[in-house]
Amino acid sequence: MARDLLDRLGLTNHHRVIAGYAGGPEPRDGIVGSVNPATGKTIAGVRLDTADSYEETIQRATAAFKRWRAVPAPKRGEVVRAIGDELRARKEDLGRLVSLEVGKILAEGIGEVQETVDIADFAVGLSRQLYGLTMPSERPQHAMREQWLPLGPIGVITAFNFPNAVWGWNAMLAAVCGDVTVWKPSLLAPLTAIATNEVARVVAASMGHQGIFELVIGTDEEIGERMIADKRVPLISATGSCRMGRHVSQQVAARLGRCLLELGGNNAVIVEPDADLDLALKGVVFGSVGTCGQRCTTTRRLIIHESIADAFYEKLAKAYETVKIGDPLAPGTLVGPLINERAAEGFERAIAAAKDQGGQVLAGGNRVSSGEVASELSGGTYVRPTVVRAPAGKPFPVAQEETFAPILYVFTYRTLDEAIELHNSVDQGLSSAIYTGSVRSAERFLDPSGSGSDCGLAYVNLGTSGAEIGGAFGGEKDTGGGRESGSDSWKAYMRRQTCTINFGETFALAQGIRFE
Ligand code: UN1
Repeated sequence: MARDLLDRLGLTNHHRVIAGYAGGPEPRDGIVGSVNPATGKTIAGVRLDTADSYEETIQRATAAFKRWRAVPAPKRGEVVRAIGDELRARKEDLGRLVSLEVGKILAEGIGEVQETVDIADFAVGLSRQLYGLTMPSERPQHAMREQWLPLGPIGVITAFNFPNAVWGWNAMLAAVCGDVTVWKPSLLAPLTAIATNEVARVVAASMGHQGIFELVIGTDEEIGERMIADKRVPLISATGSCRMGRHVSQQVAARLGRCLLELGGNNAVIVEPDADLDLALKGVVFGSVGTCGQRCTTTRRLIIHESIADAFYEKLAKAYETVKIGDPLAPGTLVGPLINERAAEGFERAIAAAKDQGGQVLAGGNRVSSGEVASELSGGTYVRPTVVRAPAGKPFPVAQEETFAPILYVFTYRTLDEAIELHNSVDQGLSSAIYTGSVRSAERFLDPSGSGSDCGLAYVNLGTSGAEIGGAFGGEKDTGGGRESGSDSWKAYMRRQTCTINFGETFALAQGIRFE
Protein backbone atom coordinates (compact mmCIF):
# COMPACT_ATOMS: atom_id res chain seq x y z
CA MET A 1 0.00 0.00 0.00
CA ALA A 2 2.77 2.42 0.93
CA ARG A 3 4.56 1.44 -2.27
CA ASP A 4 1.50 2.33 -4.40
CA LEU A 5 1.23 5.66 -2.67
CA LEU A 6 4.91 6.44 -3.26
CA ASP A 7 4.45 5.43 -6.90
CA ARG A 8 1.46 7.70 -7.36
CA LEU A 9 3.37 10.60 -5.84
CA GLY A 10 6.33 9.98 -8.12
CA LEU A 11 8.59 9.13 -5.21
CA THR A 12 9.75 5.64 -6.17
CA ASN A 13 11.49 7.00 -9.25
CA HIS A 14 12.72 10.20 -7.67
CA HIS A 15 16.49 10.59 -7.76
CA ARG A 16 16.61 11.38 -4.04
CA VAL A 17 14.55 8.39 -2.92
CA ILE A 18 15.89 4.90 -2.27
CA ALA A 19 12.95 2.53 -2.19
CA GLY A 20 13.61 -0.55 -0.09
CA TYR A 21 16.22 1.20 2.08
CA ALA A 22 16.33 -0.56 5.43
CA GLY A 23 18.42 1.87 7.50
CA GLY A 24 17.05 3.98 10.29
CA PRO A 25 16.43 7.67 10.93
CA GLU A 26 20.05 8.44 11.82
CA PRO A 27 21.79 9.86 8.75
CA ARG A 28 24.37 7.38 7.51
CA ASP A 29 26.56 7.52 4.39
CA GLY A 30 24.59 10.46 3.11
CA ILE A 31 21.22 8.76 3.47
CA VAL A 32 18.44 9.16 6.00
CA GLY A 33 15.68 6.61 6.54
CA SER A 34 12.17 7.96 6.74
CA VAL A 35 10.43 5.94 9.42
CA ASN A 36 6.71 5.37 9.78
CA PRO A 37 6.15 6.20 13.47
CA ALA A 38 3.05 4.01 13.54
CA THR A 39 5.07 0.85 12.91
CA GLY A 40 8.69 1.82 13.45
CA LYS A 41 9.44 0.54 9.94
CA THR A 42 11.45 2.47 7.38
CA ILE A 43 9.35 3.65 4.44
CA ALA A 44 12.26 4.60 2.18
CA GLY A 45 15.68 6.18 2.23
CA VAL A 46 16.41 9.73 1.14
CA ARG A 47 19.74 11.01 -0.20
CA LEU A 48 21.02 14.01 1.69
CA ASP A 49 22.46 17.19 0.30
CA THR A 50 26.13 18.01 0.71
CA ALA A 51 27.96 21.31 1.00
CA ASP A 52 28.52 21.16 -2.77
CA SER A 53 24.94 20.45 -3.72
CA TYR A 54 23.80 23.16 -1.30
CA GLU A 55 26.05 25.63 -3.09
CA GLU A 56 24.66 24.59 -6.48
CA THR A 57 21.12 24.97 -5.19
CA ILE A 58 21.69 28.47 -3.86
CA GLN A 59 23.34 29.53 -7.09
CA ARG A 60 20.39 28.16 -9.05
CA ALA A 61 17.95 29.90 -6.70
CA THR A 62 19.79 33.20 -6.95
CA ALA A 63 19.70 33.08 -10.75
CA ALA A 64 16.03 32.00 -10.75
CA PHE A 65 15.14 34.89 -8.44
CA LYS A 66 16.39 37.41 -10.99
CA ARG A 67 14.06 35.95 -13.62
CA TRP A 68 11.10 35.37 -11.32
CA ARG A 69 11.01 38.86 -9.84
CA ALA A 70 10.62 40.25 -13.38
CA VAL A 71 7.40 38.27 -13.89
CA PRO A 72 4.42 40.53 -13.03
CA ALA A 73 2.90 39.60 -9.69
CA PRO A 74 -0.54 38.61 -11.08
CA LYS A 75 1.26 36.28 -13.52
CA ARG A 76 3.12 34.79 -10.59
CA GLY A 77 -0.30 34.34 -9.04
CA GLU A 78 -1.35 32.26 -12.05
CA VAL A 79 1.47 29.84 -11.34
CA VAL A 80 0.39 29.62 -7.69
CA ARG A 81 -3.19 29.00 -8.81
CA ALA A 82 -2.04 26.06 -10.91
CA ILE A 83 -0.02 24.73 -7.96
CA GLY A 84 -3.12 25.01 -5.77
CA ASP A 85 -5.14 23.06 -8.35
CA GLU A 86 -2.53 20.32 -8.48
CA LEU A 87 -2.39 20.14 -4.69
CA ARG A 88 -6.18 19.84 -4.66
CA ALA A 89 -6.00 16.95 -7.09
CA ARG A 90 -3.36 15.24 -4.95
CA LYS A 91 -4.77 16.18 -1.57
CA GLU A 92 -5.81 12.69 -0.59
CA ASP A 93 -2.47 11.12 -1.52
CA LEU A 94 -0.36 13.87 0.01
CA GLY A 95 -2.49 13.78 3.16
CA ARG A 96 -1.97 10.04 3.35
CA LEU A 97 1.76 10.49 2.97
CA VAL A 98 1.75 13.05 5.81
CA SER A 99 -0.05 10.51 7.99
CA LEU A 100 2.30 7.72 6.98
CA GLU A 101 5.42 9.71 7.64
CA VAL A 102 4.57 11.67 10.81
CA GLY A 103 1.72 9.62 12.28
CA LYS A 104 -1.09 12.14 12.40
CA ILE A 105 -4.54 10.75 11.69
CA LEU A 106 -5.69 10.81 8.09
CA ALA A 107 -8.29 13.56 8.61
CA GLU A 108 -5.53 15.77 9.98
CA GLY A 109 -3.09 14.77 7.24
CA ILE A 110 -5.62 15.73 4.57
CA GLY A 111 -6.60 18.82 6.57
CA GLU A 112 -3.00 19.92 6.52
CA VAL A 113 -2.82 19.73 2.73
CA GLN A 114 -6.11 21.66 2.62
CA GLU A 115 -4.32 24.35 4.59
CA THR A 116 -1.76 24.63 1.78
CA VAL A 117 -4.54 24.71 -0.83
CA ASP A 118 -6.20 27.50 1.15
CA ILE A 119 -3.04 29.56 1.39
CA ALA A 120 -2.47 29.07 -2.35
CA ASP A 121 -5.95 30.51 -2.99
CA PHE A 122 -5.18 33.36 -0.63
CA ALA A 123 -1.88 34.03 -2.37
CA VAL A 124 -3.52 34.11 -5.80
CA GLY A 125 -5.79 36.97 -4.68
CA LEU A 126 -2.88 38.62 -2.94
CA SER A 127 -0.90 38.65 -6.17
CA ARG A 128 -3.12 41.54 -7.25
CA GLN A 129 -3.08 43.25 -3.87
CA LEU A 130 0.54 43.82 -2.91
CA TYR A 131 -0.47 47.32 -2.01
CA GLY A 132 1.81 50.12 -0.94
CA LEU A 133 0.58 53.36 0.57
CA THR A 134 0.79 56.82 -0.87
CA MET A 135 1.40 59.67 1.51
CA PRO A 136 1.12 63.43 1.04
CA SER A 137 4.44 65.17 0.69
CA GLU A 138 5.04 68.32 2.70
CA ARG A 139 6.64 69.91 -0.37
CA PRO A 140 4.77 71.31 -3.39
CA GLN A 141 4.95 69.28 -6.59
CA HIS A 142 6.37 66.30 -4.76
CA ALA A 143 4.85 62.86 -4.51
CA MET A 144 5.51 60.12 -1.97
CA ARG A 145 4.63 56.49 -2.09
CA GLU A 146 5.94 53.19 -0.93
CA GLN A 147 6.29 50.08 -2.96
CA TRP A 148 6.97 46.49 -2.05
CA LEU A 149 9.72 44.67 -3.90
CA PRO A 150 10.77 41.03 -4.07
CA LEU A 151 13.33 40.09 -1.43
CA GLY A 152 15.43 37.23 -2.77
CA PRO A 153 15.78 33.51 -2.31
CA ILE A 154 14.31 32.79 1.11
CA GLY A 155 15.22 29.91 3.41
CA VAL A 156 12.32 27.99 4.93
CA ILE A 157 13.13 25.60 7.78
CA THR A 158 10.22 23.40 8.83
CA ALA A 159 9.52 20.97 11.65
CA PHE A 160 8.18 17.43 11.37
CA ASN A 161 4.72 18.17 12.74
CA PHE A 162 3.38 20.20 9.82
CA PRO A 163 5.55 18.84 7.04
CA ASN A 164 3.39 20.27 4.24
CA ALA A 165 1.37 23.28 5.44
CA VAL A 166 4.13 25.35 7.01
CA TRP A 167 6.05 25.20 3.74
CA GLY A 168 2.80 26.19 2.03
CA TRP A 169 2.30 29.27 4.21
CA ASN A 170 5.78 30.45 3.30
CA ALA A 171 6.26 29.24 -0.24
CA MET A 172 2.89 30.30 -1.65
CA LEU A 173 3.25 33.84 -0.29
CA ALA A 174 6.93 34.02 -1.24
CA ALA A 175 6.09 32.96 -4.79
CA VAL A 176 3.56 35.72 -5.41
CA CYS A 177 5.93 38.18 -3.75
CA GLY A 178 8.55 37.31 -6.38
CA ASP A 179 10.81 35.25 -4.12
CA VAL A 180 12.31 31.84 -4.62
CA THR A 181 11.91 29.33 -1.78
CA VAL A 182 14.76 27.13 -0.62
CA TRP A 183 13.18 24.62 1.72
CA LYS A 184 15.05 22.71 4.40
CA PRO A 185 12.53 20.23 5.80
CA SER A 186 12.79 18.15 8.94
CA LEU A 187 14.78 14.95 8.49
CA LEU A 188 11.80 13.20 10.08
CA ALA A 189 9.58 14.04 7.11
CA PRO A 190 11.72 14.19 3.95
CA LEU A 191 9.34 12.21 1.73
CA THR A 192 6.46 14.62 2.29
CA ALA A 193 8.84 17.45 1.48
CA ILE A 194 10.00 15.84 -1.75
CA ALA A 195 6.47 15.00 -2.91
CA THR A 196 5.14 18.45 -1.95
CA ASN A 197 7.99 20.36 -3.49
CA GLU A 198 7.77 18.30 -6.66
CA VAL A 199 4.17 19.38 -7.16
CA ALA A 200 5.16 23.04 -7.04
CA ARG A 201 8.40 22.59 -8.97
CA VAL A 202 6.85 20.62 -11.81
CA VAL A 203 3.86 22.95 -12.19
CA ALA A 204 6.11 26.04 -12.22
CA ALA A 205 8.53 24.40 -14.68
CA SER A 206 5.67 23.40 -17.00
CA MET A 207 4.72 27.08 -17.12
CA GLY A 208 8.27 28.05 -18.00
CA HIS A 209 9.61 28.92 -14.56
CA GLN A 210 12.57 26.87 -13.36
CA GLY A 211 14.17 27.01 -9.95
CA ILE A 212 11.38 28.76 -8.00
CA PHE A 213 10.95 25.92 -5.52
CA GLU A 214 14.17 24.38 -4.29
CA LEU A 215 14.77 21.76 -1.66
CA VAL A 216 17.83 21.10 0.48
CA ILE A 217 17.65 18.03 2.68
CA GLY A 218 20.37 17.56 5.22
CA THR A 219 21.56 17.73 8.77
CA ASP A 220 21.62 20.96 10.71
CA GLU A 221 25.42 20.84 10.83
CA GLU A 222 25.88 20.33 7.11
CA ILE A 223 22.98 22.29 5.63
CA GLY A 224 21.14 24.25 8.31
CA GLU A 225 24.18 26.10 9.61
CA ARG A 226 25.27 26.91 6.08
CA MET A 227 21.90 28.31 5.16
CA ILE A 228 21.40 30.50 8.21
CA ALA A 229 24.87 32.00 7.79
CA ASP A 230 24.40 32.59 4.05
CA LYS A 231 24.17 36.25 3.11
CA ARG A 232 22.55 35.35 -0.20
CA VAL A 233 19.46 34.27 1.74
CA PRO A 234 17.98 37.53 3.08
CA LEU A 235 15.15 35.91 5.04
CA ILE A 236 15.14 32.76 7.13
CA SER A 237 11.69 31.59 8.13
CA ALA A 238 12.12 28.92 10.77
CA THR A 239 9.67 26.76 12.69
CA GLY A 240 10.82 24.68 15.64
CA SER A 241 11.87 24.79 19.27
CA CYS A 242 12.72 27.96 21.19
CA ARG A 243 16.27 26.66 21.54
CA MET A 244 16.63 26.26 17.80
CA GLY A 245 15.06 29.68 17.19
CA ARG A 246 17.44 31.40 19.56
CA HIS A 247 20.40 29.98 17.67
CA VAL A 248 18.96 30.77 14.24
CA SER A 249 18.10 34.32 15.22
CA GLN A 250 21.61 34.98 16.55
CA GLN A 251 23.27 33.63 13.44
CA VAL A 252 20.98 35.56 11.13
CA ALA A 253 21.27 38.74 13.20
CA ALA A 254 25.08 38.51 13.04
CA ARG A 255 24.84 39.01 9.28
CA LEU A 256 21.96 41.51 9.65
CA GLY A 257 19.57 39.20 7.84
CA ARG A 258 15.90 38.85 8.61
CA CYS A 259 14.19 36.13 10.56
CA LEU A 260 10.63 34.99 10.77
CA LEU A 261 10.40 32.71 13.77
CA GLU A 262 7.62 30.36 14.74
CA LEU A 263 8.78 28.68 17.92
CA GLY A 264 7.35 26.89 20.92
CA GLY A 265 3.97 27.40 22.51
CA ASN A 266 2.59 26.75 25.97
CA ASN A 267 -1.01 27.40 25.17
CA ALA A 268 -3.75 27.61 27.75
CA VAL A 269 -7.53 27.58 27.84
CA ILE A 270 -9.44 29.46 30.52
CA VAL A 271 -12.88 28.05 31.31
CA GLU A 272 -15.33 30.31 33.09
CA PRO A 273 -18.27 29.01 35.17
CA ASP A 274 -20.84 30.38 32.72
CA ALA A 275 -19.20 28.78 29.67
CA ASP A 276 -20.89 26.26 27.41
CA LEU A 277 -19.12 23.35 29.05
CA ASP A 278 -19.83 20.82 26.29
CA LEU A 279 -18.26 23.15 23.78
CA ALA A 280 -15.34 23.74 26.12
CA LEU A 281 -14.83 20.02 26.64
CA LYS A 282 -14.70 19.33 22.91
CA GLY A 283 -12.31 22.21 22.32
CA VAL A 284 -10.01 21.20 25.15
CA VAL A 285 -9.92 17.54 24.13
CA PHE A 286 -9.21 18.29 20.46
CA GLY A 287 -6.66 20.91 21.43
CA SER A 288 -4.80 18.69 23.85
CA VAL A 289 -4.88 15.21 22.29
CA GLY A 290 -5.15 16.12 18.58
CA THR A 291 -2.00 15.38 16.56
CA CYS A 292 -0.94 13.46 19.69
CA GLY A 293 -0.10 16.78 21.37
CA GLN A 294 2.45 17.61 18.69
CA ARG A 295 1.14 20.93 17.38
CA CYS A 296 2.77 24.14 18.38
CA THR A 297 -0.81 25.23 19.11
CA THR A 298 -1.61 22.21 21.30
CA THR A 299 -3.49 23.03 24.51
CA ARG A 300 -0.96 22.39 27.26
CA ARG A 301 -2.69 24.06 30.18
CA LEU A 302 -6.30 24.26 31.34
CA ILE A 303 -7.16 27.04 33.77
CA ILE A 304 -10.62 26.37 35.12
CA HIS A 305 -12.82 28.13 37.64
CA GLU A 306 -12.69 26.27 40.96
CA SER A 307 -16.50 26.01 41.17
CA ILE A 308 -16.70 23.77 38.09
CA ALA A 309 -13.30 22.10 38.16
CA ASP A 310 -14.16 18.72 39.68
CA ALA A 311 -17.15 18.09 37.45
CA PHE A 312 -15.13 19.13 34.40
CA TYR A 313 -12.17 16.91 35.34
CA GLU A 314 -14.49 13.96 35.53
CA LYS A 315 -15.83 14.58 32.05
CA LEU A 316 -12.36 15.20 30.75
CA ALA A 317 -11.03 11.96 32.20
CA LYS A 318 -13.96 10.07 30.66
CA ALA A 319 -13.34 11.64 27.27
CA TYR A 320 -9.66 10.78 27.50
CA GLU A 321 -10.51 7.16 28.27
CA THR A 322 -12.64 6.80 25.17
CA VAL A 323 -10.22 8.39 22.72
CA LYS A 324 -9.13 5.67 20.32
CA ILE A 325 -5.35 5.38 20.11
CA GLY A 326 -3.69 3.45 17.32
CA ASP A 327 -3.06 3.29 13.58
CA PRO A 328 -3.39 6.84 12.29
CA LEU A 329 -4.61 5.56 8.92
CA ALA A 330 -7.37 3.38 10.40
CA PRO A 331 -10.85 4.88 10.52
CA GLY A 332 -11.95 5.84 14.02
CA THR A 333 -8.47 6.50 15.39
CA LEU A 334 -8.18 9.88 17.08
CA VAL A 335 -4.66 9.66 18.45
CA GLY A 336 -1.73 8.24 16.53
CA PRO A 337 1.82 7.62 17.70
CA LEU A 338 4.40 10.11 18.88
CA ILE A 339 7.01 10.84 16.26
CA ASN A 340 9.74 8.68 17.84
CA GLU A 341 11.20 7.09 20.92
CA ARG A 342 12.88 10.32 21.98
CA ALA A 343 9.50 12.03 22.09
CA ALA A 344 8.11 9.20 24.22
CA GLU A 345 11.03 9.56 26.61
CA GLY A 346 10.30 13.28 26.86
CA PHE A 347 6.68 12.42 27.66
CA GLU A 348 7.74 10.04 30.42
CA ARG A 349 10.27 12.47 31.84
CA ALA A 350 7.69 15.26 32.03
CA ILE A 351 5.18 13.03 33.80
CA ALA A 352 7.80 11.87 36.30
CA ALA A 353 8.75 15.50 36.97
CA ALA A 354 5.10 16.49 37.31
CA LYS A 355 4.54 13.78 39.92
CA ASP A 356 7.72 14.77 41.69
CA GLN A 357 6.53 18.35 41.88
CA GLY A 358 3.23 17.33 43.47
CA GLY A 359 1.10 16.87 40.33
CA GLN A 360 -1.69 14.33 40.39
CA VAL A 361 -2.40 12.25 37.30
CA LEU A 362 -6.12 12.38 36.47
CA ALA A 363 -5.98 10.46 33.19
CA GLY A 364 -3.40 8.50 31.21
CA GLY A 365 0.13 8.87 32.46
CA ASN A 366 1.90 6.09 30.65
CA ARG A 367 2.76 4.44 27.38
CA VAL A 368 0.50 2.08 25.55
CA SER A 369 2.36 -1.24 25.78
CA SER A 370 3.11 -3.07 22.57
CA GLY A 371 0.76 -5.88 23.61
CA GLU A 372 -2.18 -3.46 23.58
CA VAL A 373 -1.88 -2.58 19.91
CA ALA A 374 -2.15 -4.68 16.77
CA SER A 375 1.06 -6.61 16.12
CA GLU A 376 1.99 -4.58 13.06
CA LEU A 377 2.01 -1.48 15.28
CA SER A 378 4.28 -2.95 17.94
CA GLY A 379 7.27 -0.94 16.66
CA GLY A 380 5.40 2.38 17.09
CA THR A 381 5.58 4.71 20.07
CA TYR A 382 2.08 5.12 21.49
CA VAL A 383 1.31 6.97 24.68
CA ARG A 384 -1.88 7.65 26.56
CA PRO A 385 -2.99 11.26 26.49
CA THR A 386 -2.54 12.54 30.00
CA VAL A 387 -4.12 15.04 32.36
CA VAL A 388 -2.17 16.19 35.42
CA ARG A 389 -3.64 18.37 38.14
CA ALA A 390 -1.15 20.97 39.37
CA PRO A 391 -0.63 21.14 43.13
CA ALA A 392 -2.45 24.05 44.76
CA GLY A 393 -0.32 26.94 45.99
CA LYS A 394 3.00 25.36 45.00
CA PRO A 395 5.34 26.06 42.13
CA PHE A 396 4.94 23.62 39.26
CA PRO A 397 7.90 24.30 36.97
CA VAL A 398 7.22 21.39 34.61
CA ALA A 399 4.21 23.30 33.27
CA GLN A 400 6.47 26.15 32.20
CA GLU A 401 8.01 23.95 29.55
CA GLU A 402 6.67 22.79 26.25
CA THR A 403 6.78 19.00 26.13
CA PHE A 404 5.85 17.96 22.62
CA ALA A 405 3.42 15.24 23.74
CA PRO A 406 -0.22 14.99 24.85
CA ILE A 407 0.05 16.21 28.44
CA LEU A 408 -2.48 18.68 29.78
CA TYR A 409 -1.76 20.43 33.09
CA VAL A 410 -4.84 21.69 34.91
CA PHE A 411 -5.05 24.63 37.31
CA THR A 412 -7.93 26.31 39.11
CA TYR A 413 -8.66 29.98 39.69
CA ARG A 414 -11.07 32.25 41.57
CA THR A 415 -11.03 35.56 39.71
CA LEU A 416 -10.53 36.18 36.02
CA ASP A 417 -7.61 38.51 36.73
CA GLU A 418 -5.91 35.69 38.58
CA ALA A 419 -6.61 33.33 35.65
CA ILE A 420 -5.13 35.77 33.14
CA GLU A 421 -2.06 36.26 35.27
CA LEU A 422 -1.53 32.52 35.44
CA HIS A 423 -2.25 32.29 31.73
CA ASN A 424 0.48 34.82 30.91
CA SER A 425 3.00 33.46 33.39
CA VAL A 426 4.94 31.32 30.89
CA ASP A 427 7.77 32.27 28.54
CA GLN A 428 5.93 31.32 25.35
CA GLY A 429 3.14 33.35 23.77
CA LEU A 430 1.59 31.56 20.82
CA SER A 431 -2.07 30.64 21.30
CA SER A 432 -4.69 31.24 23.96
CA ALA A 433 -8.41 30.72 24.54
CA ILE A 434 -11.26 31.53 26.85
CA TYR A 435 -14.60 29.79 27.11
CA THR A 436 -17.19 32.12 28.56
CA GLY A 437 -20.77 33.24 28.17
CA SER A 438 -19.93 36.75 29.30
CA VAL A 439 -19.09 39.60 26.96
CA ARG A 440 -17.23 41.27 29.80
CA SER A 441 -14.93 38.30 30.35
CA ALA A 442 -14.36 37.78 26.65
CA GLU A 443 -13.44 41.41 26.12
CA ARG A 444 -11.33 41.46 29.28
CA PHE A 445 -9.34 38.56 27.75
CA LEU A 446 -8.89 40.63 24.57
CA ASP A 447 -8.43 43.99 26.35
CA PRO A 448 -6.97 46.41 23.78
CA SER A 449 -4.75 47.86 26.51
CA GLY A 450 -2.81 44.61 26.22
CA SER A 451 -3.54 43.44 29.75
CA GLY A 452 -5.46 40.38 28.56
CA SER A 453 -3.93 37.43 26.73
CA ASP A 454 -0.30 38.06 25.78
CA CYS A 455 -0.37 35.64 22.85
CA GLY A 456 -0.33 36.12 19.10
CA LEU A 457 -3.54 34.10 18.76
CA ALA A 458 -6.54 34.57 21.04
CA TYR A 459 -9.75 32.59 20.75
CA VAL A 460 -13.15 33.03 22.38
CA ASN A 461 -15.22 29.87 22.68
CA LEU A 462 -12.79 27.94 20.47
CA GLY A 463 -9.73 25.89 21.39
CA THR A 464 -6.10 26.92 20.92
CA SER A 465 -5.35 24.90 17.78
CA GLY A 466 -6.78 24.82 14.30
CA ALA A 467 -6.17 28.35 13.05
CA GLU A 468 -7.59 29.41 9.69
CA ILE A 469 -5.06 30.64 7.16
CA GLY A 470 -6.72 34.05 6.68
CA GLY A 471 -5.30 35.49 9.90
CA ALA A 472 -1.67 36.16 10.68
CA PHE A 473 -0.27 33.14 12.51
CA GLY A 474 2.44 33.43 15.14
CA GLY A 475 3.25 34.42 18.66
CA GLU A 476 5.06 36.67 21.08
CA LYS A 477 7.79 36.31 23.70
CA ASP A 478 9.79 33.10 23.28
CA THR A 479 7.54 32.07 20.41
CA GLY A 480 9.69 34.43 18.38
CA GLY A 481 7.39 37.21 17.15
CA GLY A 482 7.03 36.04 13.55
CA ARG A 483 3.80 36.11 11.58
CA GLU A 484 3.07 33.75 8.73
CA SER A 485 0.07 32.90 6.61
CA GLY A 486 -2.77 35.44 6.21
CA SER A 487 -3.48 39.11 6.83
CA ASP A 488 -0.43 41.23 5.92
CA SER A 489 2.17 38.57 6.73
CA TRP A 490 3.26 38.79 3.08
CA LYS A 491 5.17 41.94 3.96
CA ALA A 492 7.83 39.82 5.63
CA TYR A 493 8.67 38.36 2.22
CA MET A 494 9.23 41.70 0.50
CA ARG A 495 11.29 44.79 0.99
CA ARG A 496 9.68 48.18 1.37
CA GLN A 497 10.88 51.12 -0.62
CA THR A 498 9.78 54.67 0.13
CA CYS A 499 9.80 56.68 -3.06
CA THR A 500 9.80 60.49 -3.15
CA ILE A 501 9.47 62.21 -6.51
CA ASN A 502 9.95 65.88 -7.31
CA PHE A 503 7.90 66.57 -10.43
CA GLY A 504 8.36 70.38 -10.19
CA GLU A 505 11.33 72.59 -10.81
CA THR A 506 12.08 73.94 -7.37
CA PHE A 507 14.78 72.80 -5.00
CA ALA A 508 12.81 72.24 -1.81
CA LEU A 509 14.17 70.58 1.30
CA ALA A 510 12.13 68.77 3.89
CA GLN A 511 11.69 70.24 7.37
CA GLY A 512 11.74 73.69 5.75
CA ILE A 513 15.53 73.78 5.68
CA ARG A 514 16.92 76.57 3.51
CA PHE A 515 20.25 75.92 1.82
CA GLU A 516 20.87 78.82 -0.53
C1 UN1 B 1 2.08 24.12 14.00
O1 UN1 B 1 1.77 23.37 14.91
O2 UN1 B 1 3.28 24.32 13.73
O3 UN1 B 1 -3.44 26.36 14.21
C2 UN1 B 1 1.10 24.80 13.11
C3 UN1 B 1 -3.13 25.18 13.99
C4 UN1 B 1 -2.67 24.79 12.62
C5 UN1 B 1 -1.23 25.10 12.42
C6 UN1 B 1 -0.32 24.56 13.46
N1 UN1 B 1 -3.46 25.49 11.64
O4 UN1 B 1 -3.19 24.32 14.86
